[in-house]
Amino acid sequence: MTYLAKPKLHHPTLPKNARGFTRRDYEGRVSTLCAGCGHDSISAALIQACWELDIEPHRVAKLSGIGCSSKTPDYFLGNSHGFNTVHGRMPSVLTGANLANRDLLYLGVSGDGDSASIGLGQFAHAMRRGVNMTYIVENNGVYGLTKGQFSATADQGSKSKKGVVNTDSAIDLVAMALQLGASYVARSFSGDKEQLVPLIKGALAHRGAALIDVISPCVAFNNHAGSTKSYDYVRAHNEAVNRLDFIPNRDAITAMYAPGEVIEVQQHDGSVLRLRKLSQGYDAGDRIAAMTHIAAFESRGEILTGLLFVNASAEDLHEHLHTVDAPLNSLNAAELCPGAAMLAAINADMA
Ligand SMILES: Cc1ncc(C[n+]2csc(CCOP(=O)(O)OP(=O)(O)O)c2C)c(N)n1
Ligand code: SF4
Ligand SMILES: [Mg+2]
Repeated sequence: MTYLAKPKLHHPTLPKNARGFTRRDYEGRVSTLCAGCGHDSISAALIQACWELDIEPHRVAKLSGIGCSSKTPDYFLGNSHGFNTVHGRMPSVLTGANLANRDLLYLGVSGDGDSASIGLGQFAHAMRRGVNMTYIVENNGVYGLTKGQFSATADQGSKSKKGVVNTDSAIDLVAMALQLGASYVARSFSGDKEQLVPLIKGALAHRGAALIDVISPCVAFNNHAGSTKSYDYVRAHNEAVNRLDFIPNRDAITAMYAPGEVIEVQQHDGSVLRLRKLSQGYDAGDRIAAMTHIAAFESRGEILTGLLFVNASAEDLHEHLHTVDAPLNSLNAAELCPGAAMLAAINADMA
């Protein structure tokens, strides 16, 4: 029924957030994805997170590449800015937009093909530059849109729908993001909204490069026995290291926990990430330990989920480049161009 437009009227009793918006105000068009596709659950989690954070939709810029996953920004935040780029090129367009206007919240939505295959170079540079963004990879291990070829995140030894075994080693975007210097790195599962919504909220409040790799089963091409990205496999092999409570800076911290069970991390904007430890000895503040832990679980075929690493005091690209506080697109010609005398002085300095 995707030809039907969503009704514009809201029931008057729908709950509203502090900005006076209902959840419906954060929706987009009716999804055209296959019924049961994990990507639709991620869209629902994004809607929930933005509604709960009282984000004004016009303050968000959604950018994506090409793929079923990259189509999803059409299905949420219909009142936000959107840019559907060329396949694998979302990170560079997002970086440019972020440099021009630092005042928006940047949401990059991509697929495993879009980010780990054709867009791997772009992914790497956005992470190492610390672009202030929430980058979500909707990871199903296949190119869903082009009918199910293995992507670069498909595990070695996993089987296609027709029984072909993948002989290539998998690229783990979480491990790469950690190695490249991303400052908020998480993995989740589209079927675990309780875990995913607070992870998205924490990422949106984070200043720096935030990656959430979300295992998101493709029901059409990668949901069979032998796949390591199917609903059944992920449910059976999912090991959460922590549970995240996200507390916006306006909310008082009230709940009581036993000492040692909870770690609180305060972010730049004053919000608090409260990490309830589930895995003994797991330290989300230790980049090297996180990499070792993830690799150890991966070698046993287990999928580690939760907030895997956070550096709440990281600097973002604007701090690296010492840009002015005002968005560059708000500066006039005189402010942007220092003039001929300054150019002559710079040239003389280089002589
Ligand atoms: C330059 C270019 N090469 C190849 C394609 C064909 N193509 C479209 S989507 C896609 C893969 C999408 O896979 P992924 O990013 O994992 O998204 P999914 O559909 O699985 O969500 C490919 C190869 C294209 N559109 N453009
Ligand atoms: S082909 Fe796969 S990824 Fe694409 S919409 Fe269908 S289930 Fe989702
Ligand atoms: Mg894919």
